[in-house]
Amino acid sequence: MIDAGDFLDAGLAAGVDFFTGVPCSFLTPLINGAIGDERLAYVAAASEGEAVAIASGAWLAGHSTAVICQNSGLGNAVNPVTSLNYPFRIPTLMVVTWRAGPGLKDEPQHELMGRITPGLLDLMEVPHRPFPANKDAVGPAIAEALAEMDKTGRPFAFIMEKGDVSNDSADDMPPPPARARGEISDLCELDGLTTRYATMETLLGDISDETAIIATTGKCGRELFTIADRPQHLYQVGSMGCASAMGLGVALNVERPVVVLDGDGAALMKMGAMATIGAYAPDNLIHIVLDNGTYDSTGGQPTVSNSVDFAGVAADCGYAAGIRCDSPAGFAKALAAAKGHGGPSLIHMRVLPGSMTDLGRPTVSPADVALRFKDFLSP
Ligand SMILES: Cc1ncc(C[n+]2csc(CCOP(=O)(O)OP(=O)(O)O)c2C)c(N)n1
Repeated sequence: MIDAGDFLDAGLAAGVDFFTGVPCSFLTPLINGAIGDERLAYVAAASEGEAVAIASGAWLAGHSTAVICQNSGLGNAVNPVTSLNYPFRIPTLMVVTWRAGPGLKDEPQHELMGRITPGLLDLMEVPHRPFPANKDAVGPAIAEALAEMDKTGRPFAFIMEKGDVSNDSADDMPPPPARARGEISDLCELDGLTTRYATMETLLGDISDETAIIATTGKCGRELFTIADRPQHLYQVGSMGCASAMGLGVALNVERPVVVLDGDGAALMKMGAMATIGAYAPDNLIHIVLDNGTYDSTGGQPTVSNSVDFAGVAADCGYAAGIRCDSPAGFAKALAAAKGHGGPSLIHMRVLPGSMTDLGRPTVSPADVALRFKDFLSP
Protein backbone atom coordinates (compact mmCIF):
# COMPACT_ATOMS: atom_id res chain seq x y z
CA MET A 1 0.00 0.00 0.00
CA ILE A 2 1.17 3.55 -0.76
CA ASP A 3 -0.13 7.01 0.10
CA ALA A 4 -1.92 8.94 -2.63
CA GLY A 5 0.74 11.63 -2.25
CA ASP A 6 3.51 9.16 -3.11
CA PHE A 7 1.91 8.59 -6.49
CA LEU A 8 0.99 12.22 -7.16
CA ASP A 9 4.46 13.46 -6.11
CA ALA A 10 6.25 10.93 -8.31
CA GLY A 11 3.90 11.70 -11.22
CA LEU A 12 4.47 15.43 -10.84
CA ALA A 13 8.24 14.93 -10.63
CA ALA A 14 7.96 13.13 -13.98
CA GLY A 15 5.74 15.89 -15.43
CA VAL A 16 2.26 14.35 -15.08
CA ASP A 17 0.31 17.46 -14.12
CA PHE A 18 -3.13 17.13 -15.72
CA PHE A 19 -5.65 14.69 -14.27
CA THR A 20 -9.21 13.93 -15.29
CA GLY A 21 -11.56 11.08 -14.58
CA VAL A 22 -14.63 9.72 -12.85
CA PRO A 23 -14.47 8.40 -9.27
CA CYS A 24 -14.49 4.84 -7.93
CA SER A 25 -14.55 4.04 -4.21
CA PHE A 26 -11.21 2.20 -4.59
CA LEU A 27 -9.76 5.42 -5.99
CA THR A 28 -10.98 7.73 -3.24
CA PRO A 29 -7.61 8.66 -1.73
CA LEU A 30 -5.98 9.16 -5.11
CA ILE A 31 -8.78 11.09 -6.75
CA ASN A 32 -9.43 13.19 -3.65
CA GLY A 33 -5.71 13.85 -3.44
CA ALA A 34 -5.62 14.92 -7.09
CA ILE A 35 -8.64 17.22 -6.67
CA GLY A 36 -7.14 18.85 -3.60
CA ASP A 37 -3.60 19.20 -4.96
CA GLU A 38 -3.01 22.74 -6.15
CA ARG A 39 0.12 21.74 -8.05
CA LEU A 40 -1.91 19.91 -10.67
CA ALA A 41 -5.12 20.38 -12.64
CA TYR A 42 -8.04 18.00 -12.14
CA VAL A 43 -11.12 18.08 -14.39
CA ALA A 44 -14.18 16.12 -13.21
CA ALA A 45 -15.51 14.55 -16.41
CA ALA A 46 -19.10 13.42 -16.89
CA SER A 47 -18.00 10.10 -18.38
CA GLU A 48 -14.79 8.16 -18.75
CA GLY A 49 -14.80 8.44 -22.55
CA GLU A 50 -15.09 12.18 -22.14
CA ALA A 51 -12.17 12.11 -19.69
CA VAL A 52 -10.02 10.35 -22.29
CA ALA A 53 -10.90 13.07 -24.82
CA ILE A 54 -10.26 15.91 -22.34
CA ALA A 55 -6.87 14.39 -21.52
CA SER A 56 -6.12 14.10 -25.25
CA GLY A 57 -6.82 17.82 -25.66
CA ALA A 58 -4.58 18.64 -22.69
CA TRP A 59 -1.82 16.47 -24.19
CA LEU A 60 -2.11 18.31 -27.51
CA ALA A 61 -1.73 21.52 -25.52
CA GLY A 62 1.55 20.28 -24.06
CA HIS A 63 0.65 18.44 -20.84
CA SER A 64 1.49 15.00 -19.62
CA THR A 65 -1.86 13.56 -18.51
CA ALA A 66 -3.54 10.90 -16.40
CA VAL A 67 -7.06 9.45 -16.63
CA ILE A 68 -8.37 7.79 -13.48
CA CYS A 69 -11.48 5.62 -13.46
CA GLN A 70 -13.24 2.46 -12.33
CA ASN A 71 -12.97 -0.64 -14.52
CA SER A 72 -16.70 -0.21 -15.27
CA GLY A 73 -15.70 3.07 -16.87
CA LEU A 74 -13.18 1.34 -19.05
CA GLY A 75 -16.25 0.23 -20.99
CA ASN A 76 -17.17 3.87 -21.54
CA ALA A 77 -13.62 4.64 -22.65
CA VAL A 78 -13.18 1.86 -25.21
CA ASN A 79 -14.24 3.95 -28.18
CA PRO A 80 -11.91 6.95 -27.70
CA VAL A 81 -9.01 4.74 -26.56
CA THR A 82 -9.30 2.71 -29.77
CA SER A 83 -10.33 5.41 -32.25
CA LEU A 84 -8.68 8.54 -30.82
CA ASN A 85 -5.60 7.64 -28.76
CA TYR A 86 -4.61 4.79 -31.05
CA PRO A 87 -4.74 6.44 -34.50
CA PHE A 88 -3.57 9.87 -33.30
CA ARG A 89 -0.84 8.35 -31.09
CA ILE A 90 -1.95 10.30 -28.05
CA PRO A 91 -0.66 8.83 -24.79
CA THR A 92 -2.21 9.07 -21.35
CA LEU A 93 -1.41 7.34 -18.09
CA MET A 94 -4.53 5.43 -16.99
CA VAL A 95 -5.25 4.30 -13.46
CA VAL A 96 -8.07 1.78 -13.65
CA THR A 97 -9.50 0.20 -10.52
CA TRP A 98 -10.24 -3.50 -10.38
CA ARG A 99 -13.70 -4.02 -8.92
CA ALA A 100 -14.29 -7.78 -8.65
CA GLY A 101 -10.55 -8.32 -8.94
CA PRO A 102 -8.78 -11.56 -8.00
CA GLY A 103 -10.10 -13.09 -4.78
CA LEU A 104 -12.48 -10.20 -4.16
CA LYS A 105 -16.16 -10.93 -3.52
CA ASP A 106 -17.87 -8.00 -5.18
CA GLU A 107 -21.25 -6.86 -6.49
CA PRO A 108 -22.86 -8.72 -9.40
CA GLN A 109 -22.59 -5.76 -11.76
CA HIS A 110 -18.80 -5.91 -11.49
CA GLU A 111 -18.38 -9.66 -11.93
CA LEU A 112 -17.88 -9.89 -15.68
CA MET A 113 -15.86 -6.68 -16.04
CA GLY A 114 -13.73 -7.83 -13.11
CA ARG A 115 -12.96 -11.03 -14.97
CA ILE A 116 -12.10 -9.32 -18.27
CA THR A 117 -10.34 -6.12 -17.14
CA PRO A 118 -6.72 -7.11 -17.98
CA GLY A 119 -7.92 -8.94 -21.10
CA LEU A 120 -9.86 -5.91 -22.27
CA LEU A 121 -6.76 -3.73 -21.89
CA ASP A 122 -4.78 -6.38 -23.81
CA LEU A 123 -7.40 -6.36 -26.58
CA MET A 124 -7.14 -2.56 -26.77
CA GLU A 125 -3.35 -2.94 -26.92
CA VAL A 126 -2.93 -0.86 -23.78
CA PRO A 127 0.08 -2.19 -21.85
CA HIS A 128 -0.67 -2.51 -18.13
CA ARG A 129 0.97 -3.29 -14.80
CA PRO A 130 -0.34 -3.68 -11.28
CA PHE A 131 -0.54 -0.36 -9.44
CA PRO A 132 2.79 0.05 -7.59
CA ALA A 133 2.55 -1.65 -4.20
CA ASN A 134 5.12 0.27 -2.18
CA LYS A 135 6.69 3.70 -2.07
CA ASP A 136 10.00 2.61 -3.58
CA ALA A 137 8.24 1.06 -6.57
CA VAL A 138 6.28 4.19 -7.54
CA GLY A 139 9.03 6.19 -9.26
CA PRO A 140 10.32 3.26 -11.35
CA ALA A 141 6.75 2.22 -12.26
CA ILE A 142 5.89 5.71 -13.50
CA ALA A 143 9.23 5.95 -15.33
CA GLU A 144 8.50 2.65 -17.09
CA ALA A 145 5.00 3.83 -18.06
CA LEU A 146 6.26 7.14 -19.43
CA ALA A 147 9.10 5.49 -21.35
CA GLU A 148 6.65 3.03 -22.90
CA MET A 149 4.27 5.87 -23.84
CA ASP A 150 7.16 7.85 -25.35
CA LYS A 151 8.01 4.83 -27.47
CA THR A 152 4.48 3.94 -28.62
CA GLY A 153 2.60 7.24 -28.34
CA ARG A 154 -0.24 5.29 -26.74
CA PRO A 155 -1.84 4.91 -23.31
CA PHE A 156 -0.42 2.80 -20.47
CA ALA A 157 -2.50 1.58 -17.53
CA PHE A 158 -1.98 0.76 -13.88
CA ILE A 159 -4.61 -1.60 -12.48
CA MET A 160 -5.41 -0.61 -8.91
CA GLU A 161 -6.82 -3.16 -6.48
CA LYS A 162 -8.82 -2.47 -3.34
CA GLY A 163 -6.59 -1.00 -0.65
CA ASP A 164 -3.64 -0.23 -2.95
CA VAL A 165 -3.71 3.41 -1.79
CA SER A 166 -4.17 4.44 1.82
CA ASN A 167 -7.17 6.42 2.87
CA ASP A 168 -5.66 9.83 3.50
CA SER A 169 -8.28 11.79 1.61
CA ALA A 170 -7.92 15.52 1.29
CA ASP A 171 -10.42 17.75 3.11
CA ASP A 172 -10.33 20.49 0.58
CA MET A 173 -12.07 19.59 -2.66
CA PRO A 174 -13.64 22.77 -3.97
CA PRO A 175 -16.02 22.25 -6.89
CA PRO A 176 -15.73 24.57 -9.90
CA PRO A 177 -17.67 27.73 -9.01
CA ALA A 178 -21.38 27.59 -9.88
CA ARG A 179 -22.07 29.47 -13.09
CA ALA A 180 -25.02 31.69 -13.79
CA ARG A 181 -27.34 30.69 -16.62
CA GLY A 182 -25.89 31.96 -19.90
CA GLU A 183 -27.51 34.44 -22.20
CA ILE A 184 -29.65 33.02 -25.00
CA SER A 185 -30.06 34.85 -28.30
CA ASP A 186 -32.14 33.88 -31.28
CA LEU A 187 -30.85 35.07 -34.66
CA CYS A 188 -32.95 32.64 -36.72
CA GLU A 189 -34.44 34.06 -39.90
CA LEU A 190 -36.58 31.01 -40.79
CA ASP A 191 -35.97 31.72 -44.46
CA GLY A 192 -34.33 28.60 -45.87
CA LEU A 193 -31.14 26.92 -44.70
CA THR A 194 -27.61 26.97 -46.06
CA THR A 195 -25.09 24.13 -46.15
CA ARG A 196 -22.54 22.91 -43.60
CA TYR A 197 -19.90 23.57 -46.23
CA ALA A 198 -20.91 27.21 -46.79
CA THR A 199 -21.06 27.73 -43.03
CA MET A 200 -17.52 26.44 -42.61
CA GLU A 201 -16.35 28.77 -45.39
CA THR A 202 -17.91 31.69 -43.53
CA LEU A 203 -16.17 30.52 -40.37
CA LEU A 204 -12.75 30.31 -42.00
CA GLY A 205 -13.21 33.77 -43.47
CA ASP A 206 -14.14 35.25 -40.09
CA ILE A 207 -11.64 33.83 -37.61
CA SER A 208 -7.99 34.62 -37.09
CA ASP A 209 -5.20 32.27 -38.15
CA GLU A 210 -4.45 31.90 -34.44
CA THR A 211 -7.64 29.89 -33.97
CA ALA A 212 -7.44 26.12 -33.44
CA ILE A 213 -10.31 24.12 -34.98
CA ILE A 214 -11.39 20.63 -33.96
CA ALA A 215 -13.88 18.99 -36.33
CA THR A 216 -16.14 16.10 -35.41
CA THR A 217 -16.08 12.70 -37.06
CA GLY A 218 -17.59 12.04 -40.47
CA LYS A 219 -18.21 14.45 -43.29
CA CYS A 220 -17.68 17.58 -41.19
CA GLY A 221 -13.94 16.94 -40.86
CA ARG A 222 -13.76 15.76 -44.45
CA GLU A 223 -15.37 19.01 -45.66
CA LEU A 224 -13.04 21.10 -43.51
CA PHE A 225 -10.06 19.23 -44.95
CA THR A 226 -11.38 19.73 -48.49
CA ILE A 227 -11.89 23.47 -47.98
CA ALA A 228 -8.45 23.96 -46.42
CA ASP A 229 -5.90 21.67 -44.85
CA ARG A 230 -3.93 23.59 -42.22
CA PRO A 231 -1.90 22.72 -39.10
CA GLN A 232 -4.50 24.41 -36.91
CA HIS A 233 -7.13 21.83 -37.96
CA LEU A 234 -7.72 18.56 -36.16
CA TYR A 235 -10.03 16.18 -38.02
CA GLN A 236 -11.37 13.85 -35.35
CA VAL A 237 -11.96 10.95 -37.71
CA GLY A 238 -13.25 8.61 -34.97
CA SER A 239 -14.32 9.01 -31.33
CA MET A 240 -17.77 10.29 -32.25
CA GLY A 241 -19.00 12.83 -29.71
CA CYS A 242 -15.54 13.61 -28.32
CA ALA A 243 -14.77 16.83 -30.23
CA SER A 244 -16.13 19.16 -27.56
CA ALA A 245 -14.33 17.33 -24.71
CA MET A 246 -11.07 17.49 -26.63
CA GLY A 247 -11.76 21.18 -27.29
CA LEU A 248 -12.19 21.69 -23.54
CA GLY A 249 -8.86 19.98 -22.82
CA VAL A 250 -7.16 22.27 -25.35
CA ALA A 251 -8.95 25.49 -24.41
CA LEU A 252 -8.18 25.13 -20.69
CA ASN A 253 -4.49 24.99 -21.51
CA VAL A 254 -3.92 27.59 -24.23
CA GLU A 255 -4.65 31.28 -24.60
CA ARG A 256 -5.59 31.18 -28.26
CA PRO A 257 -9.20 30.81 -29.49
CA VAL A 258 -10.47 27.26 -29.93
CA VAL A 259 -13.42 26.36 -32.15
CA VAL A 260 -15.18 22.99 -31.99
CA LEU A 261 -17.24 21.96 -35.03
CA ASP A 262 -19.76 19.41 -33.79
CA GLY A 263 -22.58 17.51 -35.45
CA ASP A 264 -26.03 17.16 -33.92
CA GLY A 265 -25.64 13.38 -33.71
CA ALA A 266 -22.18 13.66 -32.15
CA ALA A 267 -23.23 16.38 -29.69
CA LEU A 268 -26.18 14.22 -28.60
CA MET A 269 -23.93 11.20 -28.14
CA LYS A 270 -21.84 12.89 -25.46
CA MET A 271 -24.06 15.70 -24.24
CA GLY A 272 -22.59 15.35 -20.73
CA ALA A 273 -19.52 17.13 -22.04
CA MET A 274 -21.58 20.32 -22.26
CA ALA A 275 -22.01 20.25 -18.47
CA THR A 276 -18.26 19.89 -18.02
CA ILE A 277 -17.53 22.72 -20.46
CA GLY A 278 -20.08 24.97 -18.75
CA ALA A 279 -18.55 24.25 -15.34
CA TYR A 280 -14.89 24.78 -16.26
CA ALA A 281 -15.89 27.59 -18.61
CA PRO A 282 -12.83 28.44 -20.69
CA ASP A 283 -13.53 31.81 -22.25
CA ASN A 284 -11.61 31.00 -25.43
CA LEU A 285 -13.92 28.16 -26.56
CA ILE A 286 -16.60 28.46 -29.22
CA HIS A 287 -18.66 25.29 -29.65
CA ILE A 288 -20.55 25.19 -32.95
CA VAL A 289 -23.23 22.55 -33.49
CA LEU A 290 -23.89 22.17 -37.22
CA ASP A 291 -27.36 20.69 -36.96
CA ASN A 292 -28.61 19.05 -40.15
CA GLY A 293 -31.13 16.93 -38.25
CA THR A 294 -29.47 13.77 -39.52
CA TYR A 295 -26.58 11.37 -39.21
CA ASP A 296 -25.55 12.68 -42.59
CA SER A 297 -22.26 10.82 -42.75
CA THR A 298 -23.91 7.43 -42.45
CA GLY A 299 -26.73 7.92 -44.93
CA GLY A 300 -28.98 10.63 -43.54
CA GLN A 301 -30.88 8.78 -40.84
CA PRO A 302 -32.79 11.32 -38.71
CA THR A 303 -31.42 12.28 -35.30
CA VAL A 304 -33.69 13.54 -32.51
CA SER A 305 -32.24 17.06 -32.74
CA ASN A 306 -35.55 18.52 -33.91
CA SER A 307 -36.70 18.71 -30.32
CA VAL A 308 -33.37 19.75 -28.82
CA ASP A 309 -32.52 23.35 -28.04
CA PHE A 310 -28.71 23.08 -27.94
CA ALA A 311 -28.35 26.81 -27.18
CA GLY A 312 -30.70 26.48 -24.21
CA VAL A 313 -28.93 23.38 -22.93
CA ALA A 314 -25.57 25.14 -23.20
CA ALA A 315 -26.86 28.23 -21.39
CA ASP A 316 -28.30 26.02 -18.63
CA CYS A 317 -24.97 24.23 -18.31
CA GLY A 318 -23.15 27.52 -17.67
CA TYR A 319 -21.89 28.51 -21.12
CA ALA A 320 -21.81 32.29 -21.22
CA ALA A 321 -23.94 32.33 -24.35
CA GLY A 322 -26.16 30.07 -26.41
CA ILE A 323 -26.98 31.47 -29.83
CA ARG A 324 -29.46 30.06 -32.36
CA CYS A 325 -29.07 30.83 -36.04
CA ASP A 326 -30.00 29.38 -39.42
CA SER A 327 -28.56 31.67 -42.14
CA PRO A 328 -25.10 32.79 -43.29
CA ALA A 329 -25.75 36.32 -42.01
CA GLY A 330 -27.08 35.01 -38.71
CA PHE A 331 -24.06 32.75 -38.36
CA ALA A 332 -21.66 35.64 -38.97
CA LYS A 333 -23.46 37.70 -36.32
CA ALA A 334 -23.45 34.74 -33.92
CA LEU A 335 -19.72 34.33 -34.40
CA ALA A 336 -19.08 38.01 -33.70
CA ALA A 337 -21.26 37.78 -30.57
CA ALA A 338 -19.57 34.57 -29.41
CA LYS A 339 -16.15 36.19 -29.59
CA GLY A 340 -17.31 38.96 -27.27
CA HIS A 341 -18.54 36.81 -24.35
CA GLY A 342 -16.50 36.19 -21.22
CA GLY A 343 -16.98 32.44 -21.27
CA PRO A 344 -17.60 29.56 -23.64
CA SER A 345 -20.30 30.09 -26.26
CA LEU A 346 -22.39 27.63 -28.21
CA ILE A 347 -23.70 28.44 -31.66
CA HIS A 348 -26.56 26.20 -32.73
CA MET A 349 -26.59 26.58 -36.51
CA ARG A 350 -29.29 24.71 -38.42
CA VAL A 351 -28.01 23.61 -41.84
CA LEU A 352 -29.16 21.50 -44.75
CA PRO A 353 -28.36 17.81 -44.82
CA GLY A 354 -25.95 16.65 -47.54
CA SER A 355 -22.36 17.50 -48.27
CA MET A 356 -20.22 19.05 -50.98
CA THR A 357 -19.47 17.22 -54.19
CA ASP A 358 -15.84 16.13 -54.59
CA LEU A 359 -15.60 15.53 -50.89
CA GLY A 360 -12.06 14.64 -49.89
CA ARG A 361 -10.71 12.63 -46.97
CA PRO A 362 -7.73 13.72 -44.88
CA THR A 363 -4.61 12.49 -46.66
CA VAL A 364 -2.40 13.37 -43.70
CA SER A 365 -2.26 10.51 -41.18
CA PRO A 366 -4.01 11.15 -37.83
CA ALA A 367 -0.65 10.87 -36.05
CA ASP A 368 0.80 13.61 -38.27
CA VAL A 369 -2.33 15.73 -37.86
CA ALA A 370 -1.90 15.46 -34.08
CA LEU A 371 1.80 16.36 -34.19
CA ARG A 372 1.39 19.41 -36.36
CA PHE A 373 -1.66 20.54 -34.31
CA LYS A 374 0.42 20.15 -31.13
CA ASP A 375 3.24 22.19 -32.69
CA PHE A 376 0.71 24.82 -33.75
CA LEU A 377 -0.63 25.08 -30.19
CA SER A 378 2.81 25.38 -28.59
CA PRO A 379 5.22 26.71 -31.21
C1 LIG B 1 -19.14 5.63 -31.54
C2 LIG B 1 -19.54 5.68 -32.99
N1 LIG B 1 -20.81 5.38 -33.35
C3 LIG B 1 -21.17 5.47 -34.65
C4 LIG B 1 -20.28 5.84 -35.60
C5 LIG B 1 -20.67 5.91 -37.07
N2 LIG B 1 -20.81 7.31 -37.47
C6 LIG B 1 -19.83 8.00 -38.07
S1 LIG B 1 -20.26 9.54 -38.48
C7 LIG B 1 -21.80 9.30 -37.89
C8 LIG B 1 -22.84 10.35 -38.01
C9 LIG B 1 -22.50 11.59 -37.26
O1 LIG B 1 -23.65 12.40 -37.25
P1 LIG B 1 -23.58 13.93 -36.92
O2 LIG B 1 -22.73 14.15 -35.73
O3 LIG B 1 -24.96 14.47 -36.85
O4 LIG B 1 -22.79 14.55 -38.13
P2 LIG B 1 -23.16 14.57 -39.68
O5 LIG B 1 -22.76 13.23 -40.21
O6 LIG B 1 -24.62 14.83 -39.80
O7 LIG B 1 -22.34 15.68 -40.22
C10 LIG B 1 -21.97 8.03 -37.36
C11 LIG B 1 -23.21 7.52 -36.74
C12 LIG B 1 -18.96 6.14 -35.17
N3 LIG B 1 -17.99 6.51 -36.02
N4 LIG B 1 -18.63 6.05 -33.88
